[in-house]
Amino acid sequence: MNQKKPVYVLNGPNLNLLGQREPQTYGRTTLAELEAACRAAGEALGLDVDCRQTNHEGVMLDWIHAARTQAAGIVINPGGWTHTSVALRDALAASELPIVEVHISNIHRREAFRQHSYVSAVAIGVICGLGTRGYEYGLQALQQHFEENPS
Ligand code: CA2
Repeated sequence: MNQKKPVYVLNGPNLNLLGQREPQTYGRTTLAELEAACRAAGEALGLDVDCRQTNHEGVMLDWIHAARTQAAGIVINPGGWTHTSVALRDALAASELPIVEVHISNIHRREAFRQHSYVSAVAIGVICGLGTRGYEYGLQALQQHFEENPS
């Protein structure tokens, strides 16, 4: 059963600063609070949630490679790598997992360079601009995806 594997909630560079800087853009919720909310949401949805954050792209790529066999799906906020990393997109595509891309801010209301994502084309959906709640919506979307696509 697909759902017995955890869903990875992955956060990319600088998201360890959540709640400490730029609250007008990213809110006041810390990464620890966000991860606790994801675990609680996962429990309510019947999903096991494994939360990780890194500032190192190679570490993120290794986690995604492992996810192919060890996870049921991925909710990812790729941070700045969203707009720069073909390698990240390639790793996500190679995972062959359902992926939900999340952004806390509405990247389409911001600078032009944030308005292209290398990740979106390999995601089942994208949530942006809804604050840290977006991660919980991402988990809901994955749970619905598992229901509709039993393995
Ligand atoms: O809105 C998002 O979630 C972003 O993925 C956040 C990235 C940004 O590069 C994307 O364009 C949109 C930046 C993450 C940096 O996070 C910080 C959090 C608090 C304080 C400073 C940075």
